[in-house]
Amino acid sequence: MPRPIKLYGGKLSGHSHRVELLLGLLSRPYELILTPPADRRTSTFLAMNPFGQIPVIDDDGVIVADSNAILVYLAKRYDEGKTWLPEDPVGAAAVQRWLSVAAGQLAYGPATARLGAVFKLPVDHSQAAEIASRLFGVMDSYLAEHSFLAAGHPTLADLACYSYTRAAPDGGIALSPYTKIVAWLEKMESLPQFQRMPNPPAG
Ligand SMILES: N[C@@H](CCC(=O)N[C@@H](CS)C(=O)NCC(=O)O)C(=O)O
Repeated sequence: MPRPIKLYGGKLSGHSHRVELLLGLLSRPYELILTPPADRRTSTFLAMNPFGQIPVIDDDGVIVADSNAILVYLAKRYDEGKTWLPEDPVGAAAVQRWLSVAAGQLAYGPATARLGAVFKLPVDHSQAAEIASRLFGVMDSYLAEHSFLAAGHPTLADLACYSYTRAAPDGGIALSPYTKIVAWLEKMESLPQFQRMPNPPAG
């Protein structure tokens, strides 16, 4: 029996959720260690991630920080079918393109709007909404022509983009105008062993 991977994360963090998604889809046992903001400032945590951010994993002594880096590590290490991260140059680049979107427009748009609405952080909501609108317009047109973001099947690109797209309404960004995005989210949710991110508590 492999030792459970330790995942330092949070239940309402989309960055953490994308890692939980892949761990579930790969059937890897893991232990979620809830790491609230104060615990991210301790010397022990900062030794694992000097940026003081979740998620971080500890896989039997192998420490990996940053959600997208963790996705790449887990796929390279545990995805025997090599479907989540294709190895051919074009396939790998297609995935990387959307990992960049997940760390870029998705983080600065929908995820930032949610930070303001749910966690009451001081953010520029109108700027975040504008970034989200541009991003979702592009994604919706793209998904009108493609089943998934980077290949004909789900890859790390879809996992990295799923959580904060699904949670966009928490930040006041409606998904109803984007019918192709909604269809894609539902396809992801029908994957076996898919687990949803919990809704934030009301208020
Ligand atoms: N690029 C990082 C971003 C992670 C991130 O923003 N984590 C948030 C929680 S969702 C955090 O720990 N923020 C605390 C901070 O920035 O001080 C990743 O993909 O893992």
